[in-house]
Amino acid sequence: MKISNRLICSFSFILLLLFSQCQSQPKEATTARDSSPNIVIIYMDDLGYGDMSAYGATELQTPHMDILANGGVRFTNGYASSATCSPSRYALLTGRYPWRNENAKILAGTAPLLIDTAELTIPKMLKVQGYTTAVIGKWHLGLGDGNVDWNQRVSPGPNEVGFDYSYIMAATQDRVPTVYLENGMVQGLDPNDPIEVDYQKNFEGEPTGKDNPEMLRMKWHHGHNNSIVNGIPRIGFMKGGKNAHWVDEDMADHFLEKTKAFLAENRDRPFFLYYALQQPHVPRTPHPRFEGKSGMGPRGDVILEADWCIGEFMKTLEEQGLAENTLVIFTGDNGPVLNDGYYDDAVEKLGNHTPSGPLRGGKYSLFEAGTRVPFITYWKGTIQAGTSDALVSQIDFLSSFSSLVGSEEKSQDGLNLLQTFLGKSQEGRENLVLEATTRTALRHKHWIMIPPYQGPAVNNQVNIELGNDSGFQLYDLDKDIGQRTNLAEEQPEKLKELVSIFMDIRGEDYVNTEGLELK
Ligand code: NG6
Ligand code: CA
Repeated sequence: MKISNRLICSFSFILLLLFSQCQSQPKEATTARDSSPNIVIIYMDDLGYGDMSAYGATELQTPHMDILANGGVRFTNGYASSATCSPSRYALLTGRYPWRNENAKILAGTAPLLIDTAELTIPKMLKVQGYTTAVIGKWHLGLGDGNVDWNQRVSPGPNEVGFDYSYIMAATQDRVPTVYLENGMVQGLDPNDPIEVDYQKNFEGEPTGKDNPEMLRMKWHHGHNNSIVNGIPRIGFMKGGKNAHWVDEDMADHFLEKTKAFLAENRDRPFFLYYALQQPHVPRTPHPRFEGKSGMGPRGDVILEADWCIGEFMKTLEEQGLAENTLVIFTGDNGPVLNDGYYDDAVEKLGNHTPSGPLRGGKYSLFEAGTRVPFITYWKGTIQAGTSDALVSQIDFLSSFSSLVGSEEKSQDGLNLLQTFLGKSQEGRENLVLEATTRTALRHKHWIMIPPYQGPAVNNQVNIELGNDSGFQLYDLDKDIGQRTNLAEEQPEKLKELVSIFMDIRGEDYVNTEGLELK
């Protein structure tokens, strides 16, 4: 009796203690802050499916990217929409296939804004839900209306399609203008040295890569022979703005610092950050800290540099106490390329490394390596580590994030794959249209159908197979991930099925770019 009395007594005491603890819990435990996790997209530029050790690279170690891959969901069938940059970025932010927008091609540095300011975007959708939104890094989605004065605020741009804050390079590292813009203003610009940019003709008296090879510290192989900035010949002509020129070797550190400042400033409110790194796109200019570190030349070195940046970024998330409340996506805009226009030893020093992994093709290609990219979702304490073979695309982010934050918005072509991204479901898409420089193909389950295209089989400048053939191509990726055996003739029924699905998605009156009707 005595014992049980004591038991009841201590039991009630524990209950009371628990109750009082519950009472004293701060209300924040269930506030909007918790239902609005931060979302970060870390976006690489030209990183191949085989360029990370977590995706099978043995000649190159990417420990910080691997932490995300091994601690989150590592997707093996994750796709960028396209095999080049601007279309993929367009699709990422809008959830819309880029072939619906005829201007979604690789853009010049003077191209107008590709996203209509009335279009739905991830940052716009999140802003309505109370998020602070930012893009830091490579933009390459056009700026202004086609007639930009770089000495005034440049608009419309990222700030007009949903980003509260933008700190960007306008196009690519190999394109002018070679300056940073913060919320539309060129940084460090001296009003007495205005900037002028032109993609058609040079400014009188200005040296070019073509005419002044003696001024170059990096030689051009194809293209890239216009204005010279920091001894590197670029695409496009530019004059003035000397104080504002970026330092190529500092670019990675510079963008990283901006992301750190953004995290520090926004740690107390829900945010969306699109962190778009410039590596390993050309020109590859590792900071001296990383020079020679990969033994693979600058391409390998800048991958190590990017890996370090991601480590620092994740460390900052942790230090700011944000790691448990942040969904981090890691992926890239298109597949790998070695020689993309400069002599930089990417080919010569490659050794046994295979940037495409087991896949065929690369950047610009309709074969798998063009669009299938490293694709990881990571969320400390929420996502369980694992691998997923589900078919997923970056066009699915908008609708999936929408579901995560309780918005009703859906994009035109994206699916809500939130449970798959969170590692709770293995369900993916059935169909996905892949794009490479305006040509399109269909992935249906584990099948790929590429319609006939008359273009060259190989782009000899970059030495990449493009996926063109005068007949239909059909591959079974389950059995033939390297796309070596064309089953189009052997499996006419399957081919027909895929062509019909493809036509349904692309529209009945679709005729491919070679004028071939597919019906
Ligand atoms: C190509 C460039 C290439 C790269 C690419 C864009 C030439 C000959 N080649 O036109 O170097 O800049 O555009 O790459 O100029 S992307 O990753 O931004 O799509
Ligand atoms: Ca790219």
